[in-house]
Amino acid sequence: MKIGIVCYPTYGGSGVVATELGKALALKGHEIHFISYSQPFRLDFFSENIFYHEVDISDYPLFDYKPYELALTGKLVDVVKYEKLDLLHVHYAIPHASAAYMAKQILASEGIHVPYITTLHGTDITLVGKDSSFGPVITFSINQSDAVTAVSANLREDTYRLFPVTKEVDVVHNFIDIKHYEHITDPCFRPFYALDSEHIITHVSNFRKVKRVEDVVKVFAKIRQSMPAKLLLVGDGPERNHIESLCRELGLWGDVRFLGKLKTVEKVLAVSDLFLLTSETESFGLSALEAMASKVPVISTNTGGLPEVNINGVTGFTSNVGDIDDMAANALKILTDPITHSQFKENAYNKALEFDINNILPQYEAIYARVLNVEVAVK
Ligand code: GMT
Repeated sequence: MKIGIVCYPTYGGSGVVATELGKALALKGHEIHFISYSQPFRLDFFSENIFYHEVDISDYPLFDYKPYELALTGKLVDVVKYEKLDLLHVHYAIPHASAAYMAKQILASEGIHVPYITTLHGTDITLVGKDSSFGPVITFSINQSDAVTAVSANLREDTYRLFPVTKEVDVVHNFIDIKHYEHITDPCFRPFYALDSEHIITHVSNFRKVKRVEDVVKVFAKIRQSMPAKLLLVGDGPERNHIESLCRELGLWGDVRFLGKLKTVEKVLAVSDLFLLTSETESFGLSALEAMASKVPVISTNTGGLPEVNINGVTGFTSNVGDIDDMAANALKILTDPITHSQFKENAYNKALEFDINNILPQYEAIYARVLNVEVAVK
């Protein structure tokens, strides 16, 4: 199939999922055309089946705001027409689904039929989508999609709860390529961050308020009172300065390392003993799954789709949002007993196997086949 994938290129789960999906589809022989306003950060892979089309949003003195949606629509029309795409798969409802709808109508007026699949990733529904001014557009462009997927059962429920969506929403969970996380350990890497006697605790996010990175630091402070440990913070974003100040205030500066927007998160996870994800809301929690694929147990909140990934008492523990004492106590339950720790590590890995790309990719291919009304050969 010839598939157009639209995504945000930034450091965030939806862009990662879209890019990894495209890369895996290309390996299976599909022709993949990424369409984005800059090169997705995980698109670092050469394949004869991968093409990249940049949406050019030029400055024009009349506009205070650049018309991204129109530029994207124009690009979609162009790429579908000239690359003869079979379908569009747009990640994130705003404004990708509405741009796809408009492109579909323009192409229909020229006798070209292109179906579009919308994948909901969470913040498009739970945060941005809650802004009532977006409601009608989101609802319409979801209902008009030829297929809609959500990355967790919880997000599917939220979509129906928050919007008058009538279209069937399929749940297709996020995924990882388990092979990517195996045999990563670099023995030279761990001593760079911690002594043998110290545990390494890791958090990965885009440092937006919704991630409550402040809680990560507070949970770490409590763990640090009971045992020697280091905190590795991967990613960057609007809360970074505030978090740096908090670490200084709490006297943790020497025990916390800010590693920035690393591309090779798996290398840090490979030397980590525990992963913290304290989000206010999380439709899935791809970073938790990446940790589990690296055999790292997860201490997380119990919000959104997280309990579908991190199983309380099995792969880690889940607590109410903001319950720092509970999260710290759970972390210590795992870290203070090597037998418990190694059991949780195995459990985390085994759960991650369920979300391996080999189990998830055929679900997307089946949806593509359904909208195109064709049979798909599952390899
Ligand atoms: O969480 C973010 O800030 C980024 C956001 C995105 O759109 O990239 O992540 C959302 O999509 C990810 C991939 O499906 C999910 O794993 C995240 O849970 C979800 N974030 C939220 O719901 C807050």
